Amino acid sequence: MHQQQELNLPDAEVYFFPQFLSKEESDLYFVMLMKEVNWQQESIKMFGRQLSMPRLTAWYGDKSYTYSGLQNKPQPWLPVLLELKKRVEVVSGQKYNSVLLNLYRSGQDSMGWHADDEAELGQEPSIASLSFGAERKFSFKHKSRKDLKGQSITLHHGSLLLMQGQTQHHWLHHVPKTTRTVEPRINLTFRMVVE
Ligand SMILES: O=C(O)CCC(=O)C(=O)O
Repeated sequence: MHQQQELNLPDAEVYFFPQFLSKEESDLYFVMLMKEVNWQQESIKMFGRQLSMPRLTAWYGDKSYTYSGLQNKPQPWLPVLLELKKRVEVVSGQKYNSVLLNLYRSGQDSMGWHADDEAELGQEPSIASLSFGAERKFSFKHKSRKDLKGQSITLHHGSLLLMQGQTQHHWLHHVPKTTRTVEPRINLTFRMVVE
C-alpha cells in the first residue's frame, strides 16, 4: 500500500502520496520523459504582447482542451504515459483521458496562480499530479476566504498529489520561481476532459 496523507484544507480534498514511485523507477521515468516527450515552448498573449511561457509543455491524450487561452491539440499517447496513467488510476479510483506535462528547466521556470476549473474538466475534477526531478514548492490559497491561511508542500521525485472534490472551485495553486539553483523538474497532471 502507498502511504497517504490528507492535507488539512477546508473546502478541498487533497491527498499526497510521498513515495508513490521508488527512486529507481522515478529515475528511469525522468530520463524517458525528458527524451520521448515532444516538449514545446508555447507563448501566451498578455497585455497585448506575446510572451514565452516560463516552462516547456506538452499535451497528450484523446480530447483537445483549452488551457491558458490556448487550444491544445493533443498528441497520441506514448507507452510510458499510458503506463503511468494506469498506475495513477489504480490509486485514485478515477479514469483519465488526457495529460498535461510541464518541464521546469530551472528555478526561473514557474506556474502562476490558477485553478484547473475549466468547464471541460467537469464539476468536480480529479487532477492527479506526478512529479519527477528537482523538488519544487507548490502552494495553495483560497479564492475568497482571506481568513484562511494558504498552505505549501514540497513536491519531490516520485510523489503524487491528488486534488479532487471541491478543490478547484475554492482554491488556487502555483509553483513559484526560486532563486535557489535547481535541476530540471517534470510534472504530469492527468485529467478527464469531458465534452
Ligand atoms: O507543476 C506542478 O506541480 C503544477 C502543475 C499545474 O498546476 C497544472 O498543470 O495545472
